Amino acid sequence: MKLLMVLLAIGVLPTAALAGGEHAQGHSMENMEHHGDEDQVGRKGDPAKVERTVEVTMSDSMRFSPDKLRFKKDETVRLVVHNAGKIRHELVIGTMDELKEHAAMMRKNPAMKHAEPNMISLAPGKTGTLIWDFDRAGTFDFACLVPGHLEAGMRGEIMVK
Ligand SMILES: [Cu+2]
Repeated sequence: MKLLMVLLAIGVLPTAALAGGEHAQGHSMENMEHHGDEDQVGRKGDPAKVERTVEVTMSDSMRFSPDKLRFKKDETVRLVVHNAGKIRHELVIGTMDELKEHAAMMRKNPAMKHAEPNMISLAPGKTGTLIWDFDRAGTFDFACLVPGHLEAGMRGEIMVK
């Protein structure tokens, strides 16, 4: 450990290498107080500022309908999400890298309950809302992170411009 500290101190070893590649980017010291997911794709929206409501249905065929969403930059959107299936589904907004990483975590801990502003998890037959402020332009993703669902193709694309 002492050797490691010395290497760091003299700058031989970049700290990013220790923290583990790509994942380190969203968690650098300067944006530590923000939530990683929110930094890249937008942020939790203010219900009073909703400009558009879009309905998305999730089904046991492992599909979202629609699976392509188009928004204007800085638009606050209310997603009304309905689970039309007989098993639990969820809609999580993120970049595909984040979603895959999150999905891997869910596979290791299938019982893990997760709740974040960028997602909604729904029991069969339920409807819920997710309010999101798309404050950056770009192409993003959404997916169902119930183990196996993303892998089965339960994903969609969000384009913000
Ligand atoms: Cu699902």
